Amino acid sequence: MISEIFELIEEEKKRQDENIELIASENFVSDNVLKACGSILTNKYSEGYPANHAVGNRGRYYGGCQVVDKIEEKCCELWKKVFNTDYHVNVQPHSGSTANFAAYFSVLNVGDTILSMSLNNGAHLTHGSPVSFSGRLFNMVFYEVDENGFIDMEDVKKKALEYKPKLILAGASAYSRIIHFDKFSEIAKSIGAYFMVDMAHIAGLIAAGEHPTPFGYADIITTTTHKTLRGPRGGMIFCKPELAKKIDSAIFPFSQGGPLQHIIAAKAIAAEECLMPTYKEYIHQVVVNCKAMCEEFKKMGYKIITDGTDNHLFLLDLTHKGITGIECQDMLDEHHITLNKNCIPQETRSPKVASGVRIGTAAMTTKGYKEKDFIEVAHRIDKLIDEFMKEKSV
Ligand code: DSN
Repeated sequence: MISEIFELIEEEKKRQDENIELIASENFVSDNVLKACGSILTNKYSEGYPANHAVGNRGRYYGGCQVVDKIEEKCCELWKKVFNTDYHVNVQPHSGSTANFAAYFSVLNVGDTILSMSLNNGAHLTHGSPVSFSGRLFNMVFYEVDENGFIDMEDVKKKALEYKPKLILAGASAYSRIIHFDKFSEIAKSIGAYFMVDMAHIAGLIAAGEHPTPFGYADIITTTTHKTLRGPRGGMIFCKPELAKKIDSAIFPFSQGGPLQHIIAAKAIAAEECLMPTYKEYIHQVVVNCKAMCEEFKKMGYKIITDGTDNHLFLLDLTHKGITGIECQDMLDEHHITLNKNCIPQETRSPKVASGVRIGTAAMTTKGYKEKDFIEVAHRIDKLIDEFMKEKSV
């Protein structure tokens, strides 16, 4: 049985090596990050926080934590450096979803109102979808995007005044434009709401200065560590120092048990990599590549939500092509191009079918792709869609 699993890991390695990976939320980690993920740190229990951890909540519930204390403290210190911030950071969330769960419960109670973006307009499931804990436990209200797919800040303001949410959330999984954290913050302040940012997708761009920062504006900032930050699969929460104790308690003991110290070590290594000058160059190339590929699709007559991109992803609206999101995803999978179907604003199909696909450039840029490579892939996708449609019509 064990050998079978290793065979399957090899099979997946081959897939990752050979496929063109365009899933906007994926990336390829360094050997050092992998080494830490697979280290003996997985053997250690360390519920609680390092002895010197921020304000309050200090101390572990197990002995033998001297070394992991140092690792977790170092990890926190490095991530604060990456974002050049004096915010408090908690590096224990196992994922972006658990980070969001804890972030909400640090300042909200069941039934409180959250103003957020809806799934169809590009948000994440944990931003209030009825099939997620967020939609079931909180009173969710949603702001809209305008007819071109841009976040409608007038609508954010209007809904904030109308519904008086206790928390306003900005951040997305499939939004290709700059998010104006300063404007969100102003609106939140005007009604006395907490302002939370889920920067999971664009965290790397923020770290490298390719997207405006939420630090200084948001009360709470959540992220994953495995997307543009190119770290291990996991999450983190940053917050203004006055919320440190609430955030820490919302992770442990409220929503999680033992932290994953092997992953925390890998997060620390990813932070060191983000602090290298080559990381800034990498992120810049991700953005340049994304624009180049997006423009090529436009030249070929494709409709792009918001007509372009400012970050590492864009959304192709396939409605006029006749192919659905799921058909496109499955067909490209057969040709070793990996991406995901995605709802588009004013979606008419179910999320399982969807009318668009999301394309991201972070992973293949890690593999060394430049503009010309992404342009070539755009043409390959176009050709495959045409062939698929011809076959479908006979
Ligand atoms: N599921 C991730 C994505 O693909 O965007 C978000 O966590």
